[in-house]
Amino acid sequence: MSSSSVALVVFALALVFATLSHQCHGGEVPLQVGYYRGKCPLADVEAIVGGVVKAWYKRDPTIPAALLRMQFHDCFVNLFSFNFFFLVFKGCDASILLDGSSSEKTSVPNLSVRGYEIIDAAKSAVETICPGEVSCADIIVMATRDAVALGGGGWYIVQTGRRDGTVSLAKNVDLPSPSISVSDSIKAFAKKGLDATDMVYLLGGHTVGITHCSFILDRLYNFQNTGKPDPTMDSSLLAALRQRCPQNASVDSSVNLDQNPLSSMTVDNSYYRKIAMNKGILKIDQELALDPLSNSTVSAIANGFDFSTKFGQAMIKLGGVDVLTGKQGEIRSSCRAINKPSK
Ligand code: HEM
Ligand SMILES: *[C@@H]1O[C@H](CO)[C@@H](O)[C@H](O)[C@H]1NC(C)=O
Ligand SMILES: *[C@@H]1O[C@H](CO)[C@@H](O)[C@H](O)[C@H]1NC(C)=O
Ligand SMILES: CC(=O)N[C@H]1CO[C@H](CO)[C@@H](O)[C@@H]1O
Repeated sequence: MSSSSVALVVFALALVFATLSHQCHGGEVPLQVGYYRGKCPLADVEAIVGGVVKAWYKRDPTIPAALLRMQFHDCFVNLFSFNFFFLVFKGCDASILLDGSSSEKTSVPNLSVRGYEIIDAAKSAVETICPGEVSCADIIVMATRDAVALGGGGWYIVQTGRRDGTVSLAKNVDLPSPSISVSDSIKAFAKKGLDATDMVYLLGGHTVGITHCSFILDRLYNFQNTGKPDPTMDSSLLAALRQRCPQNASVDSSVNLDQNPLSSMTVDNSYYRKIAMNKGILKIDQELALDPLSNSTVSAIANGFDFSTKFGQAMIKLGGVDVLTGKQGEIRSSCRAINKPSK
């Protein structure tokens, strides 16, 4: 056989393995509510994590934004990466937390992911009482839930039992660009088993937090190389953002993703009301309110009362994306490093 046909056979075999491992993946050992009950007889793991998040939130009310973005990034890495002959499926596995030159942390889209210190603090709090039992992947999901509730969103019941991944490579990061179209975004979410409605609710994460000007300069000055701003942007918002984000500034300032100053740090439906008024910040935010694929969901959420519940349900679904369970992965002793080098 020629070397190219050998490569082809190897690739085909890898795909077969991938399909097989995907089929049983997570299937044998599902996540469950209250996985840690009884695992740490003297400790209420969820309450310990909740206490740590609450203490940090008192000092820093931007923590819901930091953790929401962290959970999204952790769960949304590439569906699979090529690891020798086997494809390793990855999702909510805490690989975003790993230190190291080529880990996900250093890849471009993650430059501004924050919140690692809170996860470290929660991990050391649970390790003291219940060593070696609680995964970093579960801590991200529990801590994000607590932060969302503290930030004014609803409390939702999370599933646990995740294990931590043992591979982290910068090339695994496959995040959508802020200029992605609604239809491409729907496809990207569908690859993770999340439907269009889930996507619209999850983008509600942009009801808190900030973007850097660099992600929106094109909309303000040279939209799609027209030399003009994005015509869909509200004109008073455009004027304000041009003040905030000058064209050739030497600093990359920040802009609130939710343009309601009274709720820019509150997890509520205000993001949807603002994008419905053409006050979306990222291009994808504005497109969500305009595209016929998502506009009816957006106006229903903007005018509805059940955002918190539905957002929680979507976060639970996000937390189930390609998890490691049972004997897969490991329980890291430090969230920043895998326990032993992977083969
Ligand atoms: C198509 C999907 C998405 C795109 C293209 C996108 C893009 C972005 C971009 C460009 C930023 C600004 C980053 C910066 O300037 O540092 C951002 C921030 C943020 N994103 Fe998203 N995002 C998406 C989905 C999500 C989802 C599903 C969530 C959570 C459920 C989320 C939560 C956040 C939060 C909370 C921030 C603010 C972070 C902070 O203040 O530190 N995003 N996003
Ligand atoms: C900003 O830089 C561009 C070229 O990068 C230049 O054409 C433009 O005149 C500058 N604008 C201002 C306001 O300095
Ligand atoms: C959504 O967009 C379509 C096409 O532009 C429009 O006909 C429809 O009225 C919009 N729906 C809502 C709820 O805004
Ligand atoms: C290059 C760069 O800015 N990397 C940052 C990525 O995120 C981590 C965690 O916040 C920072 O410590 C790095 O400086």
